[in-house]
Amino acid sequence: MFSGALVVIDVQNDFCPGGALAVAGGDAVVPLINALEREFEHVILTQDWHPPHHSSFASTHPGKSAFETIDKPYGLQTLWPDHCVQGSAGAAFHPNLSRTRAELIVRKGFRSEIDSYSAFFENDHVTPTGLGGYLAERGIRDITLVGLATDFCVAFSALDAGRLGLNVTVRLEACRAIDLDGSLDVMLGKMRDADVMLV
Ligand code: VGL
Ligand code: ZN
Repeated sequence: MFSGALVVIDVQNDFCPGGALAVAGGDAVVPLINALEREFEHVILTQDWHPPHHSSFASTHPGKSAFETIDKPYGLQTLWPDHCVQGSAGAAFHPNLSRTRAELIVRKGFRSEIDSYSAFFENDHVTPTGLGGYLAERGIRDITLVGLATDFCVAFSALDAGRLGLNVTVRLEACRAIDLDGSLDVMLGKMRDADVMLV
């Protein structure tokens, strides 16, 4: 048994094959994650949870297409197909993902004007989700990240967790990437530079 927390990032239908923002092989991580959940004292799940017409959706910006970027007050924002709309089937967890031992489900991206890749801070890097406080209050210092997508929500979460002083491991075999214009290599490099343990 590992004494830390397994943090399962966004294993939702829209990020799995057939979903609105499908990650290649996204569903393949489910059995691996279910097995890992049994090995951790604490299990936490995150759920991307956008209102309709969220500012990260290309469809909200006339003339813009998915995977283009726009300038937001907090920096560049990639535009995505509509995905993980609150209450939709696409926003639901993959049906086979084990939720039994989850102590906490963190929803993120629910403010219209700001996206939130990280499980700890929204994309302005200052608005907290509450997860950092939860872990601190419970005395949890070690986290292992798995899920979707390696180069966006997993990597942003890992980098923020490192900044908060947590010991961070990413289990890459239980992650899958979007890999937009080389984003996977870029984010793997950033995680290595930040002393995230990649295994
Ligand atoms: C994600 C893009 C948009 C993710 C979420 O879970 O990696 N990526 N929303
Ligand atoms: Zn999203």
